[in-house]
Amino acid sequence: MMYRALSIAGSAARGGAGIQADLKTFQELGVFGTTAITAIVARNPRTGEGVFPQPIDAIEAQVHTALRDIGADVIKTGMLFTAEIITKTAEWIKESGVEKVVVDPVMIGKVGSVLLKEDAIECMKKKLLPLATIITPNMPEAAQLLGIEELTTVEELKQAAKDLHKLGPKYILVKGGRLDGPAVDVLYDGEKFYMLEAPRIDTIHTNGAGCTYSAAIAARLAKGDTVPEAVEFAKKFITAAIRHAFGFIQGVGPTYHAAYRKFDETECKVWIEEV
Ligand code: PXL
Repeated sequence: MMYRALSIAGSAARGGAGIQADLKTFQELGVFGTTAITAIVARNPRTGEGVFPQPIDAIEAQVHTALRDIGADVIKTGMLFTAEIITKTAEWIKESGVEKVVVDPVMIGKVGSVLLKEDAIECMKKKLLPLATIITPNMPEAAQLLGIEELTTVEELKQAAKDLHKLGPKYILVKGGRLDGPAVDVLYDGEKFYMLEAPRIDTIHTNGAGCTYSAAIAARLAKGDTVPEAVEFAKKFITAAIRHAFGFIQGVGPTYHAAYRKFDETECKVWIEEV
C-alpha cells in the first residue's frame, strides 16, 4: 500500500523549506508526494524581488491533476501568500473529500521573506483553519493569528493553543522553537495537552524546520497514525534534522531531512497534562 500526500505550498529554491522540504520528508517516510506550487521563492539579486506568485489557474490545475490522477490520503498546506489562494485552497480541500488536513500557517521565512500578506490572515482564520485536522504555528504565527504582541513562555503557549482551538482546528500544535531553554511544543486537542520537549540545539541552520516538521506529521497521518502519534514521531524527526543540519555557501542552512535514521530516541520527552 502506498500512501499519498499532496502539498499545496511555495517552492523554496534553496531546497530546505517549502515544497522541497515536503517532498524530501515524504520520500524519507515512504509516502508518495504530489505538489501544487503556489509561489516561487527565490531572491533575484538584480531586481531585489523574491516572491513570484503563480496564477490561480495554474495552482488549480496542479491541485486537480494531483487529486484526479494520484489522489491523496492527506493534504498539507504551507505558503499560501494571498487571500485569494487561501479561499480557493479551502474550496479545493472541501471538494476533495480528503479528511486529514495539516495547515502550517506559514507567514515569514527564516531568511525574512514575507510569505503571507497581512490582509490574508483574517481569511486564513475564517476559511482554512476550521478545515484543519491540525495547525502548526510557531510562536510569532500563533501571536499573529490571535492578534497579540508575542508569546514568550510555555504557559503562554498553552493559553494560545486553547484560544486557537476555538477557531475550529481539531488539534493545535504551538511550537516552542523560540523559547529560552529547551524546545517545548504544546499539542492541544480541546481537552488535554501533550507536551513535547527536545533539547535546545546550538545551530543557526534551521531553514525549513517548520515545513519539515509539519510534512513529517502529514506523512505519518497519511499512514494511519493518530495525531498525537504523528506529532511525537515528527518531533523526533525534526530534532534529528536540526541536530544534523549543516550550512552551505551562504546564510542559514537547511535542516537535514534525511537525518532521522540517526535519531536518538532518548532525546525527546513527551508527557500529558490535563487542563
Ligand atoms: O520556512 C518557511 C517557508 C515556507 N515556504 C517557502 C519558503 C519558506 C522559507 O524560506 O521559502 C516557500
